[in-house]
Amino acid sequence: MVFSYTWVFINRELNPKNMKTNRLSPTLTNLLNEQITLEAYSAQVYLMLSSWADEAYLDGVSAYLFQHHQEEREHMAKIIEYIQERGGKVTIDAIPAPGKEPKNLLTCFEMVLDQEVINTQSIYNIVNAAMKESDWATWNFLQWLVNEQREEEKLALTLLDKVKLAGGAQISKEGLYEVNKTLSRIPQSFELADDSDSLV
Ligand code: OFO
Repeated sequence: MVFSYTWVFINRELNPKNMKTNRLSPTLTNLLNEQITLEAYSAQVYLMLSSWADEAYLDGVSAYLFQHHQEEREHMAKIIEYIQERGGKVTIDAIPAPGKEPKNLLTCFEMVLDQEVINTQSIYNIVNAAMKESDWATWNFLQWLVNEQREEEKLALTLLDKVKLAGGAQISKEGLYEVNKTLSRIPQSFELADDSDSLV
């Protein structure tokens, strides 16, 4: 019996011992795993800021930041799913503490912008690594995160501008009231704990 080269090649690939099921390089696996922890860290930062805002009677700001913490966790979950889909190994690491509470609403939104910029830079780093390896699947997957970051930086800058216009660190009570009211009008895409019935 004569075996063609194609037949031998296909059968070699179908042999489970020879199949490469991990389609991610060690470099990209590490970078994506680090990004999982960074997204989880971002979520902790938003949670800390949301709790601070609640203590400062800014319920609208608190709800907005709480919602954003959920988005960061959603990003984390999507990266986990992507690594698994590509046959890579997910590593769940410890999340560092989120740092000190802000002094006022201005520093609160400055912390939001800082965190978003750190996250953007980290994502750009993974995009660069994917491009170097010609891993276009990972490159393509990351474009969704690049767009998310652009939107989130824009939002963070808009919030900062609002507070600066209302007086920055010296914002008046009326200014705080207005910013709080504006943020409380942003629709919640995630259910807040208060609105859910844990017994259902
Ligand atoms: Fe995960 O998007 Fe912001 O940081």
